[in-house]
Amino acid sequence: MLSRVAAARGERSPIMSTVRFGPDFVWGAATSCYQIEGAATEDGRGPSIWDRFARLPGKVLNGDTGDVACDHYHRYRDDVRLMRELGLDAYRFSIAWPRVLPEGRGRANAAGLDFYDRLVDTLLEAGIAPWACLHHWDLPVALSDRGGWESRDIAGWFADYAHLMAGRLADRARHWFTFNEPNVLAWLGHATGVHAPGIRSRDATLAAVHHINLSHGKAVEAIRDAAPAGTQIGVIASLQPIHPAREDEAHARAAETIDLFWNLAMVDPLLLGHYPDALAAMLGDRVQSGDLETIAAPLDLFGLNHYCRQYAVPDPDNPFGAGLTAPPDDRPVTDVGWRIDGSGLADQVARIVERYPKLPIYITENGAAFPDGPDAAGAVHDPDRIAFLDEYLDAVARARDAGADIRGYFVWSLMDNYEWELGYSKRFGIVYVDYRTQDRIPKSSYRFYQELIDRHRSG
Ligand code: GCO
Repeated sequence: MLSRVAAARGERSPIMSTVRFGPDFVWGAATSCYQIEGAATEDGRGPSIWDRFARLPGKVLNGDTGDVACDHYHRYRDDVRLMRELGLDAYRFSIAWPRVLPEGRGRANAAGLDFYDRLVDTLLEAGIAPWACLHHWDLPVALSDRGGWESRDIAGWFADYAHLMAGRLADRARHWFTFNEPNVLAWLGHATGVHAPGIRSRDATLAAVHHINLSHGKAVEAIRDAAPAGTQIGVIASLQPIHPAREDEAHARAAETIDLFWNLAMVDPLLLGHYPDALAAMLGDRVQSGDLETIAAPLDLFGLNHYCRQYAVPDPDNPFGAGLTAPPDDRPVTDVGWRIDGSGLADQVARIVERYPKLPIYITENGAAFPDGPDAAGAVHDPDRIAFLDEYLDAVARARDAGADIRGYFVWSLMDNYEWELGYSKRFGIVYVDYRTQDRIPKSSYRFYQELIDRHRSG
C-alpha cells in the first residue's frame, strides 16, 4: 500500500497497511555522542579512547575521527527541530563521559554539564522525552590509562559518573540506560580489537566482561540514589541469533562461543543473577563475593538492539577461537553486509521472552546502511531503507501479537553519522548529512517514519 508521500513521488513505500501498535507505543530515534557531537576538544572536553584509537594508523577507514562528526554539539537545536517535525515521542542519546569528567573522575566540567542541560531542556520544550545512555564506548583516556575496563576500580569510577549525571538530569530525563551494548564493548574492544581500546586478549576480555557488568550494577545503585523515585533504568544489549556458517562440529563450537560472549555474558548475570557455567569457569575468582548480587540490581526496562542474524566460524587468531563471517548465501544484505531478515528479530525477541524474567522491552536500535545520496533535485530517496523498516516493524508487530511486551522502537539512526571503524563511509540515518556543509536532508525514509508515527498517533 503506497503512502501519500511515496505515491506522490512514485516510490515503493509499503507503509504498514494497518495501525499495528497501540497509542502508548513509544516512537523514537537513537544516536550516540561520539558518533554525532564533534567539538572533540571544545569547552573542556577530555580525550576518549575513540579519539586516541581513530588516530592509530589503519584502525579506522580513511583515518576518520569524531573530531567534527555531525557538529551536533553546535547544531543540536536544529536537530531537535527535525525530531519534533518527525513527531518523535522520545530521543535516545548518550552522554560523553570525557565531556563532563575530562579526567573520568574528580573535577566536573561545567561547560560539559551545561550542554546536556541545554539538550534535555530543548528536547522537553519540543515535547520529546530525553532517554539518556551513560556509556556508548567513549571511555576517558585518563581512566583507560589506569586500566580501563580491565581494572576492577572502574566500577567505582563509573558509579560516581552515573551519580553525577543522574543528579544533574534525572529530574527531567526519566529514562536511563547504563550501557549501550556492553557485549560489543567487551568483545570488539578486548577480544577482536576492531574497536577501541583495540585489545586482543583472553584475560582482558574476561576482566572487561565482569568489570563492565559490575559497573552496570553499581551504576544502577547510584542512579537510584541520585534520581527521583520512578526513574526508569535499564541496559541496552545488541543481541542477534548466532548460526554456524557451516554444518560441522568446529563451526558449531564457534557459534556456541560467540553466543556465549555476544548474547549471554552481559545479560544472564543482569537478569538471571548468574553467568552461564562455561563462562563462570573462565571468570574464576574475578567474580568476588557479592558481585553477582550487585550486577543483578533490579531493572525497569530492557533495550534490545537488533540488526541481523550472525554467522560463526572457527578463528585461530581470536583469543577464544571463534569469529564472525558474512552470511553464507546471496540473500539481500545492507551496505555493511548484514542480512535483511525480519524473522531474526522475531527469533531474538522470542529467546529473550523465553529465557529471562518479564521486563518491558524497547527496540532501542534497528536500522540499515544503504549508499544514499541526493539526486539532481537535491532529494534523497531511500526505498531500500523504507522496505527494511517496514519488514522489521512488521516483525516487531508480530512479536507483540505473539505476546512480547515490546513498548517502543528507536530507529538507528536519526541522522547519518560516524560508523566507528568504518568512519563516515556508511549511512544509517533517516536524515542525510552532507559532511562538507553539515546540511541535513530528510530522506524519504524520514517521511515514511513521520507518516507511520502520525498514523499511529491519530489512531
Ligand atoms: C552498534 C552501535 C551503533 C552503531 C549501529 C550501526 O549497535 O554497533 O550501538 O553505534 O553505529 O549499530 O552499526
